[in-house]
Amino acid sequence: MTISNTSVPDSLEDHPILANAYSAYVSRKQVLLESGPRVAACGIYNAGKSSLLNTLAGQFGEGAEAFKTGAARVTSTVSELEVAGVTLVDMPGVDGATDDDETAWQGMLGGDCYLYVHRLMAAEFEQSELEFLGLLKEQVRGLESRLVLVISQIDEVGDPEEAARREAAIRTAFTAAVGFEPRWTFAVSAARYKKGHVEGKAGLINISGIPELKNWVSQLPETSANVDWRTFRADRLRTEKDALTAQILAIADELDLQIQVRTAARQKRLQSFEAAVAALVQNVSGSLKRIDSAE
Ligand SMILES: Nc1nc2c(ncn2[C@@H]2O[C@H](COP(=O)(O)OP(=O)(O)O)[C@@H](O)[C@H]2O)c(=O)[nH]1
Ligand SMILES: [Mg+2]
Repeated sequence: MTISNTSVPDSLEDHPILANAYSAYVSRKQVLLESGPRVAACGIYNAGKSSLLNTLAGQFGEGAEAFKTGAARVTSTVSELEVAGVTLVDMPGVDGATDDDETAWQGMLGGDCYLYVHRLMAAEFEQSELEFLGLLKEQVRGLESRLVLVISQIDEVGDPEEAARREAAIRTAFTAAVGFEPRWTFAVSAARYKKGHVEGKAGLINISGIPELKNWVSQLPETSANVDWRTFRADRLRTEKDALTAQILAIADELDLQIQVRTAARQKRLQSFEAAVAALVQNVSGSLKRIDSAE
């Protein structure tokens, strides 16, 4: 079966379920080939994911937030927003209810790049974070070339030496969890960035660390030289193609079974018809014999 065009092959026209699955795959393929990168923010509840994404989206004003901040732990929606060719994806916390984790996980696997957000104040990684990072490492191919460590809410630690110590500890724990040193680390404060904008203080914006991260994100659609996310799109496409193939095979098996059942039923009907014909023949020939003998 060729999947180079959008029309459903003739052979599938009589099978609406297959035809739908095929069309869905073809449109997914187009989306994956043509759409810009998806950047997913992940981390535990209250790490500052939504606030961070708002600064990246440039929508952080009172009542104008692109992503809901300070959201209740139970929020399990995955929201996304496209900004200058990059789709920003906000994840529920990785430490929420099991359902949250499932949602977060599905969203994770659909990401091209990941911002792992961890608060500077939280020196230790929680067990749920370690488990999540372990799974990420296991499930996402080429993670090294598309995972960013974002140390957030740096305004909470005033002493620079203390901040540096904490940053180093976070990097060490993160490295141990994923098995490699993060290729990119940004230390940011969404609060400073926001305050800088509201009060017109360029100095605050500059020390917020957000402009550097914004810059990193904004160059993603341009080239794959720095961050190789395009290569892994092919992987995702293959996974989806495998799922379609499995679906088609399952449907084919089902059709096969139906044919067998119908054939068996028809054979049964045929047998009783044959028996009826045989009885009729016997009957008629019996009658003929009687007529013959009577003559
Ligand atoms: N001090 C400080 N607080 C922040 C910063 N970013 C977020 N917060 C606060 O931390 C809480 C959680 O933020 P949120 O973005 O909703 O975190 P999420 O649960 O990871 O999406 C909210 O009360 C935010 O106002 C920051 O840079 N500095
Ligand atoms: Mg949030």
